[in-house]
Amino acid sequence: MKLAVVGATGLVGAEVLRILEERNFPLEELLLVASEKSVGKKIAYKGKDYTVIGMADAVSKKPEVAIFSAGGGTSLEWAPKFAEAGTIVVDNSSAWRMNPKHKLIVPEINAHVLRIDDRIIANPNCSTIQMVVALAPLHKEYKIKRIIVSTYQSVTGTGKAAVDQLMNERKGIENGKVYPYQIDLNVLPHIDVFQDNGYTKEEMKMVNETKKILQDDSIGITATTVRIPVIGGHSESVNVEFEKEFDLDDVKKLLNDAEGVVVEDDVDNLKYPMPLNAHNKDEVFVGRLRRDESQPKTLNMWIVADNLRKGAATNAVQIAEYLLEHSLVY
Ligand code: 11C
Repeated sequence: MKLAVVGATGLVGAEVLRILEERNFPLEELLLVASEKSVGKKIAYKGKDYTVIGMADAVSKKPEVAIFSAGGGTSLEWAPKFAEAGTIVVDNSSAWRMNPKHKLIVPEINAHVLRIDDRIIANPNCSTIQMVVALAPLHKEYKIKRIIVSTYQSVTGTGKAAVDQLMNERKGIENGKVYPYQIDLNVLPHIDVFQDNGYTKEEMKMVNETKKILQDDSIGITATTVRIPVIGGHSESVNVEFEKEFDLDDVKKLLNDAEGVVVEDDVDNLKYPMPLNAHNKDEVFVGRLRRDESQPKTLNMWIVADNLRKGAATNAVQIAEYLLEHSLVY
């Protein structure tokens, strides 16, 4: 594949390159693309230095696929230009996700809906991806009625400047803030901007994207998204009510058999998912599986994944792999 990595200098772009290398992605040509201020920089891939090129230059080289991790504004401006030139864009931003003309894809769940004429494909938000990977097999079996989710999200979701803020605060260095408050030794019930309804954009992404991916607008979803001083991944406490009764052992079996899911649920041996262990892994880890004793047909679960990998880069690379394997690239 002739592939462009757009936003190659960012945290997600760097992760995309690591994943392509790890998975030995079949590359005929690799274009590393970023904004004008990074043009000319060198980035290593498989031991070879590549020079970063600009957006217009990359469009003119007509890559077959471009994985975009460059923010919504860049995507809105440039994804259509790439698509016009014949490139399939796999976009990590929120720009196209809820646009009914574009598909929102988590390969384990709904890659089968992709068609040859899909030119801009949206990658969901990280906190949505890990939740739906774990919930989709249960939805199929028991039909979800309502989800109550609270998240505990890594600073890597905000980007490199947020990691720097946390590390600087840890060292006692005052050097600019990305968050409105200190993040070290703190918890911020605030991710992305507040909306008129009192929820944040991140919370509404979880609501709207989940319904679109599971193709079910009848599911009730309410979310509280929270930033914590952690680096390895996002964690989620999920309370899910089903239409049908379930057996806890069957739930564990369904999750064990689900693609991309690892069950870590052995409290006798203090085994449960943690971001420290999920870091640098591609799977979604699920544990603390237990009945909600206050309500029938309701399950509590704890879901953890590396937000830069399955929550962003891995999911995008998996979409590119799917396009190749199913001859959707021309
Ligand atoms: C966070 N979920 O952790 C965000 C980052 O819509 O792709 C990803 C934002 C997005 O802050």
